[in-house]
Amino acid sequence: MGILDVKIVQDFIRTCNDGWLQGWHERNGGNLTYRMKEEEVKECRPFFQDDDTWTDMGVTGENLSGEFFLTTGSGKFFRNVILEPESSIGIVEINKAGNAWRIVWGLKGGAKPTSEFPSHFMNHSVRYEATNGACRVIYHAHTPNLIAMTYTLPLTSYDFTRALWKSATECPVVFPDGVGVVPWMVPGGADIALATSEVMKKFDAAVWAHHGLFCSGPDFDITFGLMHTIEKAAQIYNFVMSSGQGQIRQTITDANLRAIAKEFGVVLNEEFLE
Ligand code: 2HA
Ligand code: ZN
Repeated sequence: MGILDVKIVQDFIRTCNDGWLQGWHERNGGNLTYRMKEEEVKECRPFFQDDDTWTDMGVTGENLSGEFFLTTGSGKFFRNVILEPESSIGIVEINKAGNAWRIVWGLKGGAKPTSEFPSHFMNHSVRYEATNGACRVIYHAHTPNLIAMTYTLPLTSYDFTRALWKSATECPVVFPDGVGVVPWMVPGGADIALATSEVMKKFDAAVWAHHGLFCSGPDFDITFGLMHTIEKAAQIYNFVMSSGQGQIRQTITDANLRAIAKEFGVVLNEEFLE
């Protein structure tokens, strides 16, 4: 029995590979983090190393003090995670102050956590608050159809949420709160991390203009499913816009949206309804 036999590590690897198979992770694009449960840390602890090098993150999340995260590695390719997990992914521990990490497993050969770790970390912090600790997964992918939409639609939550809700009937049920939008920013640092975490206070998904999507959720199925649903809706939106040359003959109306919400027992964000 090794750490790669632990269920949560296997689920993490599988999720990376699923994203690769979807075509969302060219080269080193995208990143995934998971906040581990106590019993999962216990299962993995026999395989931990004791390295006392702490790296400052430039952001602080006091509510994540002492937590352990599974993370993809900076510059690592999702395509290789299934073949070389020990060097492509790792586990980091957060310090008491909630502002630095150290590697306790994996990321072999001098690798580091994802370049977007500050964004992931701040998103974990605000989603932890927003969901009473239920949120465990933050997933960033380069979803091509959603990226394309950021060139043709105004960069507002209102425009994106309505376009996506109306692109497939299940959408309002899957993301009733809607999606947030972050304008174009330089990736990888504290500024985009703070801007994204502001948006994530209200939404479990945040569009990064001309870049991709951040999704959050309690487990891999729900979070991957959210990414998949939004990207598929974006694909339909683009098919409709290109095949119809911008003309729409009919669509899902606001009354239809309200009827779906009633039938499925979800509360739609009124800000996005007319
Ligand atoms: O290359 O996706 O946002 C990793 C990224 C940066
Ligand atoms: Zn990216």
